[in-house]
Amino acid sequence: MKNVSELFNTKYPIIQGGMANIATAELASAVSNAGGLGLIGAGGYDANWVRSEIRKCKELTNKPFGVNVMLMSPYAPEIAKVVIEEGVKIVTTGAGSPGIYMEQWKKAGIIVVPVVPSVALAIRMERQGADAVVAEGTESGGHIGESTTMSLIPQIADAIKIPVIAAGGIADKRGVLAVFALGAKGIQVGTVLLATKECPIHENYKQKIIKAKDTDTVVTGRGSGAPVRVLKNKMAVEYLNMSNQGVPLEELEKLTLGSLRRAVFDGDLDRGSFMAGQISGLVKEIKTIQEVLESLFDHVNEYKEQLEVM
Ligand code: TUI
Repeated sequence: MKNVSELFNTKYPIIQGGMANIATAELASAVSNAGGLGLIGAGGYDANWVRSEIRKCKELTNKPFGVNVMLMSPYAPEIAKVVIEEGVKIVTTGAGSPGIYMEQWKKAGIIVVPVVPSVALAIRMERQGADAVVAEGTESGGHIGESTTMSLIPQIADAIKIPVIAAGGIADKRGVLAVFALGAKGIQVGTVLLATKECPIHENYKQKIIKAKDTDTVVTGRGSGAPVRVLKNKMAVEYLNMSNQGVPLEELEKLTLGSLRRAVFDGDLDRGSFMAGQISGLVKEIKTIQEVLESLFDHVNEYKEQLEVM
């Protein structure tokens, strides 16, 4: 079996998370140029936006990069075609099952890596032809499943033969070693990349990550079927209070409409949705992407034999 660096043809066995509204061609190319696998996050954008970002990314890097398709988006079917038309080599998916797209992507020679929150979905994805899975623990920022990284990784690693890439709660080399010990062959990170010089988000977002403590994230939308982990602020607390009081979902959704954009573009500390993982508390300074990748894998090679790291 190919290891994850060989599968992606990258220096490090690491994928950047497909962060909606954040993972532009600018971020993806910076991650790829530093030796990881950068991703353009399609999020809720339309197919034309994705096409244009793919073209930009090809200008900005000659290294491999991919596209993350957010399956709850109404534009997902069109985006599924665009990645083929534009010759994208690697696709990851989130927030759903990519089953209906698998055949066309595999026929086009695309490496498909679904993000999964459970053993059942990991097994289904392997059967349908996935090349690897990202197993994402509930520590992650954004839309999450229920299981923790600690319990999810070994269970998925035992259930499938394709490589498992771990996500959720990893921000330094201790996290990398831990998930490799649990059976992962690669990692995906999001939160630690938010606090980088190159990340194209409002400075307030970066500072909020740097200042966060271990207990500063909360999960909103548990009742809506799409739970989302964010850094605590006025809006998140209001949402949880209203939700506890039985305020209907439509009212709650009005509160959060457009809130991710308010965080990313406006740095609106009170009313933005600052999606971030529980590991925010470990992220203490703004680094370059290259420094982050180097620090994650610094000396990890010394454990190569035990962990078959790279
Ligand atoms: O997708 C993510 N993280 C995301 S997507 C996103 S945009 C958004 N914003 C607000 C509400 C909803 C989406 C922000 N962060 N991570 C991967 C992930 N996939 N986490 C959980 C899942 C998942 C959940 C259920 C994947 C499949 C699934 O069930 C599929 C099935 O049909 O069994």
